[in-house]
Amino acid sequence: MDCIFCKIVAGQIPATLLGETEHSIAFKDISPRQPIHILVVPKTHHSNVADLAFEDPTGLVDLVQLGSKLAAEYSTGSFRLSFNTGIEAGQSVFHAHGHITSNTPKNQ
Ligand code: DGP
Repeated sequence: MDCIFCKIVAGQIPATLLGETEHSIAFKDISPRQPIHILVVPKTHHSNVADLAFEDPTGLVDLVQLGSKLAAEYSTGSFRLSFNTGIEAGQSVFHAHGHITSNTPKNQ
């Protein structure tokens, strides 16, 4: 399968990694839309967050926990966690991922 996030998980293409658990990794979005823009990604391939919820609910909880910890670390604590699901909703990478975005970095 030609999946860019599977390749990042496998270390085959570079990314700025910010955190990792047994089930999930987090890295900086390549095109940040806010001062903080982190992607949280399951290590196993699921097409979107809905599939992840049914196929690996433990993995979804882990992903939300990792994203929340990083949001607390990098932002003042106010953040958005969003999952584009489906092409018409703006999903462009079909490996489940959450966007952690915040416009209030911790050091400001
Ligand atoms: P979405 O549109 O919701 O599927 O979000 C996909 C995000 O992934 C988008 O904000 C850009 C980001 N992205 C795409 N390719 C790469 C990549 O190779 N590296 C990194 N770090 N982010 C990527």
